[in-house]
Amino acid sequence: MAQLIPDAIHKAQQVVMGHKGDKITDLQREFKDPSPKDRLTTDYGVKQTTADDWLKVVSEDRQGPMLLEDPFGRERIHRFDHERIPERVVHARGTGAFGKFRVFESAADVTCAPVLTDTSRETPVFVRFSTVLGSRGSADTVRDVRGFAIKFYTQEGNWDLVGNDIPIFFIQDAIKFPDLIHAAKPEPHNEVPQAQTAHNNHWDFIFNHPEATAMSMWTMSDRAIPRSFRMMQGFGVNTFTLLNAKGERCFVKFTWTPELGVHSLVWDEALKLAGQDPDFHRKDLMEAISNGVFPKWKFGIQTISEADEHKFDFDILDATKFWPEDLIPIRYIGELELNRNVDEFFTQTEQIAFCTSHVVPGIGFSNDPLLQGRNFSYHDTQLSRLGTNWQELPINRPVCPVMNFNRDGAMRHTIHRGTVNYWPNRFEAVPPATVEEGGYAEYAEKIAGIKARVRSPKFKEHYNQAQLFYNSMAPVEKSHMVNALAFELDHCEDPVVYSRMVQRLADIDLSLAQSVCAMVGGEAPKTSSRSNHGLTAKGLSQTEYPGETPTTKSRRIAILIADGYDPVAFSAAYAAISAALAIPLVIGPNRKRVTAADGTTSIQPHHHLEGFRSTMVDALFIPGGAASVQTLAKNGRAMHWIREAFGHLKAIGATGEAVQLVHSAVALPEVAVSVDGDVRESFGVVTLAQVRPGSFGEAVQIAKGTKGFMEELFYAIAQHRNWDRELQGLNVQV
Ligand code: HDD
Repeated sequence: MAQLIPDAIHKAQQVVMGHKGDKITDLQREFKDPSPKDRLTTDYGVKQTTADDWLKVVSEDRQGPMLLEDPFGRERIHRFDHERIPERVVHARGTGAFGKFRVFESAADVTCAPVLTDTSRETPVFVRFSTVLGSRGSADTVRDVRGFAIKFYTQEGNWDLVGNDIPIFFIQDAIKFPDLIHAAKPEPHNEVPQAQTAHNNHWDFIFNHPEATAMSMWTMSDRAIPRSFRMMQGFGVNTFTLLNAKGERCFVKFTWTPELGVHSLVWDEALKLAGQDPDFHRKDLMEAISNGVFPKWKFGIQTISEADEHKFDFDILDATKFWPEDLIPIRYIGELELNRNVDEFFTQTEQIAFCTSHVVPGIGFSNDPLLQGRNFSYHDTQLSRLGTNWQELPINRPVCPVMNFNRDGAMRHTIHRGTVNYWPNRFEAVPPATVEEGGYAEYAEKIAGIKARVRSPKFKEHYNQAQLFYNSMAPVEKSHMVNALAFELDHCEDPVVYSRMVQRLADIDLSLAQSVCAMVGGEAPKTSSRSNHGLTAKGLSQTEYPGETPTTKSRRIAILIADGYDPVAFSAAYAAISAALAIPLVIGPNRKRVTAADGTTSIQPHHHLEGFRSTMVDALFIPGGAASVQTLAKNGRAMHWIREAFGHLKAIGATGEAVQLVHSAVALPEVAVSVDGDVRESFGVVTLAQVRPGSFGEAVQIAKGTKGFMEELFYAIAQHRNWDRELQGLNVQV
């Protein structure tokens, strides 16, 4: 019997529209929570009496053969055998969360996309952060670019903005991507090294691609070892276009800037964390969200009108170039918040699939040759990673109606009713939308040219921005870059590779090349083929992003104690840390209850000194108490905690007898002048010899020189790291 197509459409739409654009409600249709009434079944629904024993032949005294006939046993093994899917060919290691996006200022002057113009709208999003090179089980804190991919579930369809934490890329043309990734991934003969660029092939590739010079400056900077996904900027990297209601087009770049500021680990810490807590970033994101400290980013756009496309000395379609803020200011118009952890990692974080080609009306592409290639690659890779109907997976399906005549293929879920599956048809079912109905309008771009495998001449300059980046770094950032390059090139055994790279560095800055050469060997460059132009630019150094306000929110603060600790200082600090939404972690010599000096108060430590390490926290606090301090002083690991935290430039607070303990662990110069004579601070080490209520403070306000010990300590923590220690060479005790 013929079924009227429009009815079918209506019913299908009702199913998808039922949740009014809320992605979590949409996903809840698939959620399965075990209930007390549930009993174990096979995948085909038949209840089973045991999951522990395969069906077999047994006799009284003997275990007989297993029977292949057991369908339940077979099903369990079959299912297990096929649990793995191919990991992402790049960005395999990552983690994600749900959240929301809204614009607080309409961008209607440049785009007609409601997601960027409607200030009353909240768009659900899923964000996946990742490293690029490591395999799925690799460590979080390796030196690498971080992926920052956002799926906006808009009412006009999914918009995927698949960016990184670095605003530029290694290559200009997508055709080079396989070479780039082959050279950076583990080498082919032995699959070594894992998750790092510190090897011959990567640096050989970089030398052979001068266009990669600028990006390798960024990857050798602290941007490549973020403290947290929550403390990274994000960039769309490619040049996209926006189309407004008047049909005018402009070029655009997208930026995310975190509320908490841009902060990094120090290299030694990152290396240690890779072994001590390989899931450090993953856990950090989950911890913040579960504690209600939702990470937030401001969303900004940089736009260039069609008329101004050729006004710059670089090509604005070249993905190896950023758009300097001094020339093209960032206009912050929106905010992203992540507020919900995933329910299941595989079905959500692993199965989410992004495509740069997925844009909504009002947002379009440019002729950026990297972007155009990406637009092919992402859908293609999802086919081999997930299969044909990957868009139907709950995490990938849009929250708006989906209706078309795409049909069949493996694992098809949607059941289309009706008698026709083509257009045009006699029922006029599923007609294309008009622009007024929200149909995607292509910009009528006039194109004329010669077909050729070339790049435009403006794509050929590769060093100006590499110099701009290096010159804009603060002194500590520059020295970190020298050390990073020295580390990486030290892992290149081939002298051709490291000596050529040292020569290349001279094209950026002669003294940079000489400093690296002094460490790694090779012939020291005496001159460079081009001199450093000496210019700097706004927005490149991390020191420009301390955070919107000084805060200790979500920072982990370890409290080191042993039996006999001072309960007054301990409780006051614990309360202040918790009130500030920071995380107090009590660390004892072991995980037995620790008793205070008053003999009655006691506390159960969260961890012990061997199980947890200073690398996993942002700051230390050690309360006094003679017996506690004596125990810690005799414990080599406790002393290592203090020295290591000091070496990693972290804030350290100590009261009472612990002041002397800290001073015996780290050599500090003359203690700086105190606020009121009691509280002392030197290079981020804050001490209070005599605990009195007036001088302890409550850290209600985070500012320097305000009131008491907690204020000073929190101020030091809010600075993220005490770079002065490094500048003075005090941090050598790591
Ligand atoms: Fe890519 C994944 C970011 C260039 C091909 N890319 C991927 C992811 C991110 C980026 C964040 C992980 C997405 C996720 O979490 O699932 N990629 C970038 C950026 C680039 C870039 C910022 C430069 C502007 N990528 C790029 C090129 C190509 C690809 C030039 C190929 C021509 N990228 C892929 C891919 C991946 C991918 C093979 C692997 C897994 C996936 O897509 O879903 O298609």
